[in-house]
Parts: sequence; C-alpha cells; structure tokens
Amino acid sequence: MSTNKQKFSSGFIAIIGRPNVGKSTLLNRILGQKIAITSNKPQTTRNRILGIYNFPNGQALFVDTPGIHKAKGKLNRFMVDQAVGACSDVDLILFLIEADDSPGGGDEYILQLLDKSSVPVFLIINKIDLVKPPRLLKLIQQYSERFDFAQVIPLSAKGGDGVPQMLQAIEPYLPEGPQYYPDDMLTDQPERFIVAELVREKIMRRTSEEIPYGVGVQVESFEEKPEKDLVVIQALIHVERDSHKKIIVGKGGQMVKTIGQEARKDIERLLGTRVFLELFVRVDKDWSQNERMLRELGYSKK
Ligand SMILES: Nc1nc2c(ncn2[C@@H]2O[C@H](COP(=O)(O)OP(=O)(O)OP(=O)(O)O)[C@@H](O)[C@H]2O)c(=O)[nH]1
Ligand SMILES: [Mg+2]
Repeated sequence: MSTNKQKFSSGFIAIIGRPNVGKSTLLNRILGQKIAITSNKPQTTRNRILGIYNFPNGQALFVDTPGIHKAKGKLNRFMVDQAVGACSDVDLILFLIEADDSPGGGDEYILQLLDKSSVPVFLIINKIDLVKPPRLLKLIQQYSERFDFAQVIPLSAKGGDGVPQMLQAIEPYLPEGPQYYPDDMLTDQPERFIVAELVREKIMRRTSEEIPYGVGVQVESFEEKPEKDLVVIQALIHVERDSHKKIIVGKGGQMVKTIGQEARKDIERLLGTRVFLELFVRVDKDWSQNERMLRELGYSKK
C-alpha cells in the first residue's frame, strides 16, 4: 500500500430535535432524494432512518430520528427511545432548532440529555428563510450561553441555503474509518419500508386531528414484473376506529383514491418503474397500544 494514499474517514451523525423542526427535510436535502417522509404536523417520523452521504474520501452516515417530546402511550415512547438511543455511539450530533422559535422547555429537555453526553454537538438553526438576521443573532447568543456547541450553523433545509457549508463543517469530525456502504446506496431501509412510509405521509398530509397519529401502514405484497416495467404493491392501512376508516376511505372511496394516487407518484420516482398500488383500510381497535401490532408494524425493539 502506498504511504501517501489519502486516509478514508467515516462516521455516524445523529439528527435530533423537537418534532417538526425539519430533521427529515434536512436528511432529504443532504441526500438530494426523498427517503424520509415529512409533513407540517409534529411526530411524523416514527423510526430511525439512515441516510448515506459520500465525500470524495469519506462517508457520513446520517441518522434521522423521531422528534423528542413528552411521550404518552406505547408508540410515542418507542419513538422517543429511538431518538434518544441514536445519540449514543455516534461521532457527532446535529441538534436542530427552528429560527422562528424561542428556547423553551422541550429544547431544555434535549439539552439536558446533551449535557450528559461527550459527543460533539452542532447547533443547526433551520428555517432561516422565516426570520431576519437580528433574530438569528439573538437565538445564537441564547443557545451558546446555555451549551458549548462545537459549531453553530444557520441554514434552510427546505431551500438549501447553508447546507453545503454544514457538510463542509461536518467532514473534519469524521474519524478515520472504513467505507461502510457502497457508493451508490442512499439508505439501508428496505424499499417496502419507504413505500409504506410514503403512503403514511399522504395520510399525514390529508387528514387532521388524531387520525394521522392512529395510522399504521404495512406493505403486504410487492411483486416486480420487469417484463412490463411494473411493480404491483398492496398495502394495508391500519386505523384505530371505525370513524377514522370512514374518513380515510372518504365519500365513494374518493379520499383513499387520492392518497393512493399521490403515494404512487412518489413510489414510481423512488423505484424508477411504473407502479400499481392497491390500498386497503382495516380497523384494528387501539392497535397503537397493542404490543403484538406494534411489533408487526416495526414499532418495537423486541
Ligand atoms: N420555511 C421552512 N420550512 C421548513 C424548512 N425545513 C423544513 N420545513 C418544514 O417544516 C415542517 C416539518 O418538517 P419535517 O422535516 O417533517 O420535520 P421533522 O423535524 O422531521 O418532524 P418530526 O418527524 O415530526 O419530528 C414541514 O412542513 C417542512 O416543509 C425550512 O428550511 N424552511
Ligand atoms: Mg421527521
């Protein structure tokens, strides 16, 4: 091996923060492709989602996490555990906040977790498109007084401003290490998982109140028909109540049809083929409190 060969570096980077601050939007922006679902409602993400980003001589493994919040109920406790658990065994933590918000109790809870950790933390101030510079300066000052951040980076995950600068700042924090995944891989999530998530995203975006929080989606069959450039997918939407089923199905099946059409477009883009998507809606009363159902839907560590 030649001695002047450049070293390769690689490492894990957790993206954490309160719900709805833009963690998943940032992951998608870093990758330049949508692998994590997003919505304007809190608690959209429920699992850890790995995104693989390649530098010329390094590989950064970003872990998007559910928003950290006061969890009530089994599903929410699973979500928060996923996020908190993602902060150990990483090389860097990106703590995301929103530029148009002020420091509050939710962030203080996260800062107390960070106090106990020895991993370097970047404060990422997202959504700078929503504020004027003086506001930003005040926020930087308030947070820097409270915690010793390795770096403070303002950006817009949605518009992209500041994201290249963030990536540049991250690279030196990657320790020397192997290339964990091939160059052309974006995530280790199975396609089936992302497909189910895309269906759930459309439901998150199309429904309101408690309905989106009681929805779980499962891909039941995924059949590739390469000779027809087609994938045939059947997915099951679990809801908690009859009244929720009624709303998701909609008048004359109109709502579930719209959800299916919107999800199909994203799935076709993801898979690069034509997709035939069939959706079924089933009532599983209070499934989100049921250990067996949680496990089946991937919301359990066991
Ligand atoms: N204006 C503006 N909106 C943004 C920006 N980044 C994200 N958003 C919006 O913020 C909302 C939440 O984004 P998500 O990426 O789903 O947030 P999250 O932190 O992953 O949320 P959870 O998964 O629920 O914890 C969405 O409506 C995004 O479009 C940004 O830079 N500017
Ligand atoms: Mg998210």
